[in-house]
Amino acid sequence: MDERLKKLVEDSDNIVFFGGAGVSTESGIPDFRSEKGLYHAKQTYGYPPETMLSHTFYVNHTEMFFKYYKENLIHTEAEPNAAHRALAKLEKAGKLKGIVTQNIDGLHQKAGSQKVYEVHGTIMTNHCEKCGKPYGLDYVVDEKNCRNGVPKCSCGGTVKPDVVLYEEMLPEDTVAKAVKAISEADLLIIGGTSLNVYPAAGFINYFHGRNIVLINMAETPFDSRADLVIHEPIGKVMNLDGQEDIFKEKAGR
Ligand code: CNA
Repeated sequence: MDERLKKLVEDSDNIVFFGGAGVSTESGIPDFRSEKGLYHAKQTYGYPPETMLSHTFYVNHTEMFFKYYKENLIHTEAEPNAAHRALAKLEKAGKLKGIVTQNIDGLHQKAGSQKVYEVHGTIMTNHCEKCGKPYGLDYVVDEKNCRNGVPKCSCGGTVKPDVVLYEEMLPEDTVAKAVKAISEADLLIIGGTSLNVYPAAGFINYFHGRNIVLINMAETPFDSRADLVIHEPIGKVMNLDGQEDIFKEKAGR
């Protein structure tokens, strides 16, 4: 872990992490705004990602929506990287009180994190729009449960991912918990997010603690407000692999 970050982590026992797609690029999942991100990729469908991932598009072009969604947002083979693992370790050590993520990939939980507030939902759970029956990710990606790529419930309804599409409301309860965690934290680590997507990016304004650390490859509109800004890969900056007991002593206080 970066020494400057480590010092701040040592001095805190109420850390909250606020992150985005950049946290998962080192796991092989493209983000939106990096050079290799989905915005810059050849737009095979003729629409930008924001349009394809909107509620209107989902309703009017359901088949194309699912094709794009499955090709670009579902990465069943992806594994947590060093940043996910470090955050899980900090939670275990009693230092980190929550992860507020805009990601929908479920990699924080896969790394062992428990307090994860997914403000944009998750690909892991899905519901029938007609009868409400819940389904896992496996069901949605299995083409035998789909008609023209659209996952269908046993009742005939369409199975919709529990992902917040553009134009849709954020999950109220999760947002309330996320904002509460941020407002109570004394160290806020922001990472892997361009801070361009609202209202989520605005949640960091609820922070009234001591220090803000910002770890992001590209500059963000928030850089000037952070106490420590690191423009390097987050997996490298946060890496705690092989350092099991690093914060144990303090956690035991
Ligand atoms: P974004 O706008 O694509 O920004 C990502 C930021 O991360 C960029 O500023 C990059 O410079 C930075 N970045 C990329 N890789 C790294 C790295 N290894 N280390 C440090 N920084 C890095 O993504 P945001 O999350 O800010 O935008 C919010 C959208 C993207 C949310 O609605 C997400 O649901 C959506 N999204 C999520 C995923 C996912 O779940 N993994 C993937 C793609 C998009």
